[in-house]
Amino acid sequence: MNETTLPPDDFHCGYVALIGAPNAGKSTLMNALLGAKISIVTAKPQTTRKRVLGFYTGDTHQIIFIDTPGLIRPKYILQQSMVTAAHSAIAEADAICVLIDGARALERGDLLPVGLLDLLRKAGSPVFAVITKSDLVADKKQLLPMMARLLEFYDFKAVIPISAPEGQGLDGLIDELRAVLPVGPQLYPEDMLSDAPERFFVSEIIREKIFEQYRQEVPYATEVFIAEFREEEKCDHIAAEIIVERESQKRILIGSGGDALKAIGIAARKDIEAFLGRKVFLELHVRVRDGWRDNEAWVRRLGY
Ligand SMILES: Nc1nc2c(ncn2[C@@H]2O[C@H](COP(=O)(O)OP(=O)(O)OP(=O)(O)O)[C@@H](O)[C@H]2O)c(=O)[nH]1
Ligand SMILES: [Mg+2]
Repeated sequence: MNETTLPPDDFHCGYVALIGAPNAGKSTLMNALLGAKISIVTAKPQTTRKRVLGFYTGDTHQIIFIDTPGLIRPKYILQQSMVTAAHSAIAEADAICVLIDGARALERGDLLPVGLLDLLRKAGSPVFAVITKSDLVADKKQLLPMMARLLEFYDFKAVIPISAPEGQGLDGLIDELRAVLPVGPQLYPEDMLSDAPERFFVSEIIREKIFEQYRQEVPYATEVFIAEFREEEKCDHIAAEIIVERESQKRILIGSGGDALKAIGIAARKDIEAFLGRKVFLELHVRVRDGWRDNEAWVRRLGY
């Protein structure tokens, strides 16, 4: 659409925040809706650390999804910034999807993160409850009491069960969202899926591999910083710094004889090449920045 064209009265465009506990399936849902891997996904909670925009463009609507970090009680400065990212998305969005892991809720009985309802009331925008991972619930009837309970807690516009791998409920969710978004012109070209720079996706892919490969402590103490990104004729040259908090974590990351780091490099390069559609030479360096997660200056320097 060029700038002189007035938007048709029935074109809807707006921001939709995807909110929920860590591991609820926010990034997976955004990727499934867009049909592209924009946001990294792992089995570990607290994978997403920054808000990531994803653009869904239809004939009559453009939905700008905001994938957010999971809602937690922050224990260090990095986590504070993660929670702030989620809270500001709630405050700014035109509509909100609260994601609830249906399988987990049935098992443990916990439905909504503490304090979320107050934030939703304050924001005042339409809110949908999205029950994720319905494919993991064998008897779908079990979801009915959960849906009823959710409606007792909050005046959700609708409660929608979905399954990302099965694609179930996704079209219905898009229709519901379109209906509540304001009328307005398309903000981004239809072939654009996100506004984040390539550097961001590259660092996220490396972080995803670290989350997948290491246990407990290392992923949470790690950040990835792209020190150099040079496009060359045959092959892009990317140098990434993997930042950890302690020497012991550096040793684990590198592994005996460098094997572990080499495996990260191979897995990351494969995905980076697929994402960029170009050949890549990837260089990884591990650096220790003492306690960076709880150091305001470092957390800011790393873009939070
Ligand atoms: N079976 C099934 N698994 C799902 C579904 N959605 C997400 N998952 C899995 O749940 C895990 C967490 O998914 P994510 O999309 O990373 O969750 P998230 O809410 O973005 O998590 P954080 O970024 O850590 O807050 C991954 O292992 C996903 O594959 C679903 O609909 N069905
Ligand atoms: Mg995520």
